[in-house]
Amino acid sequence: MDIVTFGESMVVFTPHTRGPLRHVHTFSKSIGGAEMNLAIALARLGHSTGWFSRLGDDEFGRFILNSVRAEGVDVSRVIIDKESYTGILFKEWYYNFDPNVYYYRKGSAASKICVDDIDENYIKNAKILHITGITPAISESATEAVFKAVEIAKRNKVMISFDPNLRLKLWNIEKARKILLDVAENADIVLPGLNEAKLLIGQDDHHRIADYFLSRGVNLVAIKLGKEGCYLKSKNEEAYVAGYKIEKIEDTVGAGDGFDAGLLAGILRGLPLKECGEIANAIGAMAMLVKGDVEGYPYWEQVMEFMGKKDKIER
Ligand code: KDG
Repeated sequence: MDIVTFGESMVVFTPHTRGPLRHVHTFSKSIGGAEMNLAIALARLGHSTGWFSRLGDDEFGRFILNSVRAEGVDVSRVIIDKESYTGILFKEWYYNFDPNVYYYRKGSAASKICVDDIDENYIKNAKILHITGITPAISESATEAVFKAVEIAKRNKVMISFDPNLRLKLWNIEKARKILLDVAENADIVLPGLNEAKLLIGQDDHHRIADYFLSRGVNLVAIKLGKEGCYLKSKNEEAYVAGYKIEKIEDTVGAGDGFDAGLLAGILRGLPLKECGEIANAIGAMAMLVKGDVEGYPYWEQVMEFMGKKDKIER
């Protein structure tokens, strides 16, 4: 397996109209969850990926499982939890540029993820273990599972990539800071957004942010700079990569996971650092062109066309 990841996926309800949810009458149903998003994005790019979680023994759990399996992601380690339900997320298009999100996930099946769900063999046979900061935020048992997975990966020399994905609706900044920085310091690749890095380490200068993590043993820091693109720094190299201009953003949710997937795909293919950043920016941008977390993620050929690296046959 190229990448293994785990964490909560939810059924996502997206309104068909703008405004407060009490006035919305119709929604589309889709799937979302940062780690699953990344696994799907990488599968579309041609990589072997495995994702696991706990899902409720309910129609939404079946919907998620079938959808992820259909993308070619290995779901053999997913657990159907008969005692709990699948979490729900509502988006709301109102006064913000980004959608508002409302979670119905406390006590969900995924929040019961625990150390017993972490299969050493599954992790040790992967090239990369990807962790996000959402998983330790959902429960104490999920936090313990994250640290167990990190310990297995380190012991078996599996590369660890980590996106802090700070979600202050799930926990407070003090607790988040303590745990997320601990995970980050054990990671090989750290993929923060500029704003979340500011909240976590009190720095808003991307050079300082990169140096903070590099001086703590991280090998590559990829900082998302929004529409400006990204800044990448490793021990020997650095690169600024300009972002793509998009005419109309449909949905920002899932763009960061798409960025991570692009960067990791570049690394798995052994591409130069700057090119990894270009692919990451392109997939982050493509994700925002379409409503839904995963709907906009491209196949490899599509991202090459978007980047102008491959001709598109139009007629
Ligand atoms: O990164 C996108 C995620 O935020 C979205 O898929 C929902 O996993 C999610 C969460 O917990 O916010």
